[in-house]
Amino acid sequence: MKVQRLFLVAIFCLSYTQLVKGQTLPGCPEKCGNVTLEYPFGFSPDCWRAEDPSFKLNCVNEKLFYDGLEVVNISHSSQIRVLFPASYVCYDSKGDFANGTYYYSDLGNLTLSDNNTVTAIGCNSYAFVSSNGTRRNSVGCISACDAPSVANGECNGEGCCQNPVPAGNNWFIVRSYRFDNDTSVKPVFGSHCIYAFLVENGKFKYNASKNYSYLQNRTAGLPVVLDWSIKGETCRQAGEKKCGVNGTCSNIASGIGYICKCRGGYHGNPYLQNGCQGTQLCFLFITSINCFPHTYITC
Ligand SMILES: *[C@@H]1O[C@H](CO)[C@@H](O)[C@H](O)[C@H]1NC(C)=O
Ligand SMILES: *[C@@H]1O[C@H](CO)[C@@H](O)[C@H](O)[C@H]1NC(C)=O
Ligand SMILES: *[C@@H]1O[C@H](CO)[C@@H](O)[C@H](O)[C@H]1NC(C)=O
Ligand SMILES: *[C@@H]1O[C@H](CO)[C@@H](O)[C@H](O)[C@H]1NC(C)=O
Ligand SMILES: *[C@@H]1O[C@H](CO)[C@@H](O)[C@H](O)[C@H]1NC(C)=O
Ligand SMILES: *[C@@H]1O[C@H](CO)[C@@H](O)[C@H](O)[C@H]1NC(C)=O
Ligand SMILES: *[C@@H]1O[C@H](CO)[C@@H](O)[C@H](O)[C@H]1NC(C)=O
Ligand SMILES: *[C@@H]1O[C@H](CO)[C@@H](O)[C@H](O)[C@H]1NC(C)=O
Ligand SMILES: *[C@@H]1O[C@H](CO)[C@@H](O)[C@H](O)[C@H]1NC(C)=O
Ligand SMILES: *[C@@H]1O[C@H](CO)[C@@H](O)[C@H](O)[C@H]1NC(C)=O
Ligand SMILES: CC(=O)N[C@H]1CO[C@H](CO)[C@@H](O)[C@@H]1O
Repeated sequence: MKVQRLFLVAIFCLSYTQLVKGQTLPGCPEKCGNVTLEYPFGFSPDCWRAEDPSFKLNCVNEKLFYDGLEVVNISHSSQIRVLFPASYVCYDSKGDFANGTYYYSDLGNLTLSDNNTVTAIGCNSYAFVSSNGTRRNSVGCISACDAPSVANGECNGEGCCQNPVPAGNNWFIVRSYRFDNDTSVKPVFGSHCIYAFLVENGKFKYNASKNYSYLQNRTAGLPVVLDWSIKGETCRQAGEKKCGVNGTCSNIASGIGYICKCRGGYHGNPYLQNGCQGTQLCFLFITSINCFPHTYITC
């Protein structure tokens, strides 16, 4: 009987990411409430990057704060998501100023990312984000209408308007306004109020029938994405101590600073010495199979 011997050679590559543990320095808390900490951020002593107080957070009643802003997410790809309150102005039934507030923010070494919009709700009103920090610019939008069309759920200038906000600002003010001496600000959403706020792209769904008076509550924040980086040094200046093993360094586009990323195939926190984990495991199987003619094994 003729026996054919065939070798099957197979290489199985398993790309796996082990459950990446320890995104913080050893011995440091990994969570505050539901938010997972990532070094260089931290809230316990010696747990944040000592050179830059921007990375010092506060954990109060299971909520994480950056300089008074609630932090809901930290990503090691150099972004952080915080909650900002809305600015608003309310008028009485005669159209005179009743109350209102606006906010400004000094983000220190953090800056607005390009994932946010400035949004206004209300009729015959406009909103501005004005910056005089690392960048100087003003961005706004106008909403002109007699009353918001209830059928209209789009934020397109009729009761609601939205525009992208450029990245890179660290000091800015957000305000809502009505057209000069226009006492015709219509009762909108149950009150004579106009609102202005920053919000992450896609995170605010306008609904003309909704009551937006909850935005007057300063604890009712809207998500905003900020960029962070290691400031004050370039990759070259930082030298050895920059990114962890299997991490790569790149300089930021504006200003002096750098960010770290894990090399392809690695995952985790590139700012920790051994933060980039995971690898490709390849198994080489060599099997010999005896093939007999007329058997059910087809080779
Ligand atoms: C954590 O998440 C759970 C489930 O979403 C929620 O019920 C709880 O209130 C959250 N805790 C905090 C402190 O935000
Ligand atoms: C934080 O981001 C991660 C990944 O994008 C997501 O799974 C998680 O739900 C987010 N947490 C909060 C509180 O937004
Ligand atoms: C502001 O004034 C409006 C209109 O008079 C009123 O409905 C609203 O409750 C006031 N808000 C606050 C926080 O006082
Ligand atoms: C920004 O970062 C630099 C370099 O790390 C640090 O010296 C400075 O204090 C930081 N500024 C603020 C406002 O946190
Ligand atoms: C912000 O936008 C960039 C580019 O579109 C994207 O890679 C990044 O994931 C976005 N960040 C968030 C928090 O959505
Ligand atoms: C921006 O302007 C405000 C108010 O005019 C001022 O308090 C703040 O220091 C300015 N910021 C910068 C970075 O110039
Ligand atoms: C707004 O009203 C005030 C007081 O009635 C008046 O003095 C002013 O000229 C008006 N401004 C405009 C732009 O109409
Ligand atoms: C909107 O909500 C506020 C606060 O809950 C309430 O005082 C007001 O009457 C509501 N307006 C309408 C039209 O329901
Ligand atoms: C808009 O808001 C109203 C009142 O809160 C609600 O009844 C309606 O279902 C909402 N529509 C959408 C599309 O969310
Ligand atoms: C503001 O919101 C907080 C939490 O969401 C709530 O406990 C508080 O009662 C609200 N305040 C007002 C005036 O609605
Ligand atoms: C792809 C890559 O650079 N892998 C490196 C990760 O770090 C270890 C330890 O330094 C190296 O042996 C690998 O070559």
